[in-house]
Amino acid sequence: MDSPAERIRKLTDLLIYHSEKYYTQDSPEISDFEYDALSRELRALEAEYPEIALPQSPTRRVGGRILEGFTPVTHAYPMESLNDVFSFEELYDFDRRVRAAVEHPVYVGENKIDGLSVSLTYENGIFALGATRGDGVTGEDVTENLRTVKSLPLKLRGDYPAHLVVRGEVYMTEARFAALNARREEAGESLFANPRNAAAGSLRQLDSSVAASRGLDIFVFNLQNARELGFESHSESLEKLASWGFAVSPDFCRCESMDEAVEYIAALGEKRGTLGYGIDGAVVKVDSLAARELLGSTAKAPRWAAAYKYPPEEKRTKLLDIVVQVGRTGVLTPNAVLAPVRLAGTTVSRATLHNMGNIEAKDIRVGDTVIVRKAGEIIPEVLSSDKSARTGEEKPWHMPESCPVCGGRVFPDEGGAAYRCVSASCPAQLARSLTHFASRDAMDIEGLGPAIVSAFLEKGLISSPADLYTLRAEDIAALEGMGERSAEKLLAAVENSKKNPLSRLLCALGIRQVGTKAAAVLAEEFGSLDEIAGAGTERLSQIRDVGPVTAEYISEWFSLESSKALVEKLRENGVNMTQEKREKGTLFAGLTFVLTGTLPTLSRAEASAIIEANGGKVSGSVSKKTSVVLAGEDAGSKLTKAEALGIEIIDEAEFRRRIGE
Ligand code: 0OX
Repeated sequence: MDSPAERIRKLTDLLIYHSEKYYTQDSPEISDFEYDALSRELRALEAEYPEIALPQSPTRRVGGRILEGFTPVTHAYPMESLNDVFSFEELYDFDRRVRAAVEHPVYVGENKIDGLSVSLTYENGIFALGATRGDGVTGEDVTENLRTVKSLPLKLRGDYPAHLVVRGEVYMTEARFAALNARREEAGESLFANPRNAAAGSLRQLDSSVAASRGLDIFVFNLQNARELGFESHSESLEKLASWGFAVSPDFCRCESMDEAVEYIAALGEKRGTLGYGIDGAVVKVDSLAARELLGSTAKAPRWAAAYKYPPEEKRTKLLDIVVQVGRTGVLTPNAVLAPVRLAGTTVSRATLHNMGNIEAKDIRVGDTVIVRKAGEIIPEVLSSDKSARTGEEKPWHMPESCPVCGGRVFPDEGGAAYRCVSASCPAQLARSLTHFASRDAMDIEGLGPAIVSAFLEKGLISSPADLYTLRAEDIAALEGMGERSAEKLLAAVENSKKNPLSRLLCALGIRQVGTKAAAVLAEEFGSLDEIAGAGTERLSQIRDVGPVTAEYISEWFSLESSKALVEKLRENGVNMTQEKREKGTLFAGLTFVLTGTLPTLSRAEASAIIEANGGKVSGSVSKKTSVVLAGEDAGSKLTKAEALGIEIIDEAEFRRRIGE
């Protein structure tokens, strides 16, 4: 029988082997079931003998350590960036510059993975440190989160060197990204704009179990200490990296000339969008490490590499119709209905036209041949229309006068480019506003996502957020996909939300520009919803993080009959509308401030609010009673008078110091 230490080592090695087969080589040798059984056995042993658990254990991939912040890491090898080029011509210019210093350069063509650059350090084959690129000189220690990346080897195999620094790109596959956003939408959470943002957000989680749940991946593309390790070429080092167990940037290609590199880039361009992961270009690098040394680097980037950026793919197709989508805030967005067309890997049949102003300015008509492209990778947009392809049958389009969802009147918004349905009972807005009401940042009612909200609306069970509090278990249980248990769970979450602090309710009401931050400040300042409702624009606009426009929106919202009715119904249903007020500080108790001139960052209202929140008074003129003058740029007679009276004068920096910033 193995000793626990031996068994732990064996299991760790076995799991590392199979995990690499599965995640890096895509050729599993055992079933998920068998893998889980081994993993469970190892976890149990590690729990019993934590002192002999190995640092490379794959059980550590699940995360769980919560950090207070990320520690800065100075990179042993600077993480340079790449010079971008946007045409093949520029690539040939690059080639000429290289050939001026190097005879017959061989290049390596690579995918330019669209993710986040990280550096990985391995000591004696064990993953020891992972850091973000940061500014290239100093990054942040994200070892714990990187440990959760399944395609990152925790222990190397073969004849690896004792000390190894590798550079790679952390990314999220398109499938993972789609599933993550679908989950977030269902939970009423904000969506990530693209896989890159999702990967970045996941890598910077302080709780590594969150990072683990996101299923990040990594490709490596550079051995940072290749020269010290005796390598002569980049391609040779990439092959070695693969043999040590790394997922090396796929499809890298040795090219004997720039012509060959250009061919590689063109072929990759054709495939882009079908790879399952995003690329934001291709990289061409000089293969010989000696030649790289000769070429050197500029302050920003090596002279031996260039990043070719593909132009966004554009396609021509027919604009069949324009339909209007009504958003949660009532904005009407015109969307193009297109003859389906393949674009950057997906079939596109809808695209945004942004707003009426855009349609008019570009003279886009129904029936036009239009040019579409994917903006920011995900959402396709109509760029323009081909006027020369017109037959005379094309029809100019106008924004409907009534809301396509509720039939209410549509008004042009400020500026006139956007149109808005202002009916508070518009179902399009209702579904979205109910989802927002229940979302995590607002009332945080777990389980109440868009699908359930739609089902409630369809069955006529609710017509306002207040109705959530009178739902009956049997009505919920009768919905498709719901049972008694889930109904009870949901009702418990709804019940629980009644006790939420005012800040959550305020955010949940969906008042324009009142998000979590403004809601928190307002709730702390006023202490009750009624106080806020009665405060008036002037008083509201003096609050930090509010300002005159938001103050106007708040006053307007509370003045509407529909809002008053909603607040009353919520109150009747037992929803808490108060919160402890922030205690006034005593820092400035007994002091009278005078403000003069323009402060570098704080507005007069903000500075006054801070003084008052700290127990001080603000006066308009300097007298013997003035304690402190807070002076900014272009201060005039008040400053002169304060000087004459010998009153203390401070600037914003000093003011900030005093309030502890
Ligand atoms: C990528 C990628 C990024 C090496 C020296 C400067 C930049 N995103 O896939 N960077 C590099 O090269 C480094 N190669 C890549 N393939």
